[in-house]
Amino acid sequence: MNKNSIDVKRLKEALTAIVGDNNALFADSHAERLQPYLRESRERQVGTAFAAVFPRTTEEVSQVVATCYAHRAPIVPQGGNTGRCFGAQTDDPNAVIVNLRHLNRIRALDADNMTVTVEAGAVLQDIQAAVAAHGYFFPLSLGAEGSCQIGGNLATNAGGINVLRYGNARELTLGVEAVVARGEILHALSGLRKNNTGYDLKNLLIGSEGTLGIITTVTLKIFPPESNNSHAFIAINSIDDAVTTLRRLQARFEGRVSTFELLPQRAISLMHAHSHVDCPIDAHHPWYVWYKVADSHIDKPLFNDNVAFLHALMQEGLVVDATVAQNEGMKKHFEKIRETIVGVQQYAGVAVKNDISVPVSSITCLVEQGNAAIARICPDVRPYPFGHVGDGNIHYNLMRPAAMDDATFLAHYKEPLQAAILDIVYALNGSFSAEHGVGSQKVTLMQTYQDPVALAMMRDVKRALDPLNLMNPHKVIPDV
Ligand code: 2HG
Ligand code: ZN
Repeated sequence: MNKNSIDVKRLKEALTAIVGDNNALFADSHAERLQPYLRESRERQVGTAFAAVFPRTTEEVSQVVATCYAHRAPIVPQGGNTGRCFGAQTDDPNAVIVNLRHLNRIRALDADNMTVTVEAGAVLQDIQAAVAAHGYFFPLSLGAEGSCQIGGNLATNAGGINVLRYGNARELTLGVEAVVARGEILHALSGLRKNNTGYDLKNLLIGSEGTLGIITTVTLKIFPPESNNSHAFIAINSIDDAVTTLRRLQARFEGRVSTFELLPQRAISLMHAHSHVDCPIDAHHPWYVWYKVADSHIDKPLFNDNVAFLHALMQEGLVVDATVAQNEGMKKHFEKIRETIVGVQQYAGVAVKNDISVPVSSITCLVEQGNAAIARICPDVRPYPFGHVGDGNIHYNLMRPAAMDDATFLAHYKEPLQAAILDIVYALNGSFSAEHGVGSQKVTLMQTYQDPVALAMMRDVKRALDPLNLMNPHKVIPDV
């Protein structure tokens, strides 16, 4: 059956019968209301789809998928729509967007097992709050947490600011329930920490970006709260000094370092120019780091140890300026700086974005070689490397030269700049997508940089589990 053979009337009737009139938007009858579900949050371009449906239960998701399978209609799962690689958008006029926002219940918190079970459409911040209300901590944390949903977090194996101590979404997940290509429900909602019974299908679904199934419910690990914590905002002279500081911090605080984020001078000056957020120390240093050390035991405050630690590093000259948060307001301020430097990037014009990772030991080399290579290609390009240095994950964004227009920069420099950075990343055994996923935006990079045997195995898996290529087609795996 080809695209033109979709029976519009029957598919509309079938989908409406499953989710109800109020939970289905069709391109021909609700064009305006459908729009928000067709666009990625930061982009103005609008995609196309046959419909967006909003199922309320796993059973409804299952029926929607079975119906789409019967009608050969492609399925695009969608969470909070905060992804950065166009994984939840489509240009296919026959596609059905399955938006999970009504599946948002926190189903159960098991204090003895240290787990929480939540539906895929639950907003990350709501999960954090619900877990905190029971006296526990759920550590997944990222800029979009007020609107991103846990199903999308798992589908993209989201990272964020606490990966250093707690791992990515994958490490935080014990079980998933999912609807797979023909509409069957995979019951793998286990809360087990040990379960060696064959292939780990949960981990196949995590990071698959909806190409193998739709995650509907998840069981996550929870932790004791970080009641004893200390945040610092420090200035350093080089990335190498940041890496040395990290190593010293890890040695001193043994596994209690949960956040270690790098900020370049350019970020601080853009923040000053375009926001009301201030730098808490002298704003003219080449690099800054916001870090957090944390523990659940409150007998010995980490604040004092952190002050002593930084005092020693300043005497050595490794850290050139520093402030340690003395209250919750200061901690919020440091967090706000990190959040603000993401948003203000837009004021410098368009950028070539690189969400890359290398071993922590290669970060200095990456940025040194990277800056030299990009300057040869586009002399006034403005590098804006920031982010999760503790995980080896740098957002190595390259802003257009101040005097160049966006269109010229993208047309002439995007590809050569990206290739120059990624060739260095791969020479250093890194990855072209550390935490944002692949979506449709980076699918061609899979062909260039993914190991050919790995890519062939991924294609085999995709073909076996989704033989009609209906689950989020044209995402992640090229040429299925
Ligand atoms: C972050 O770490 C996000 O804040 C955004 O991953 C990265 O703007 C970016 O490139
Ligand atoms: Zn990030």
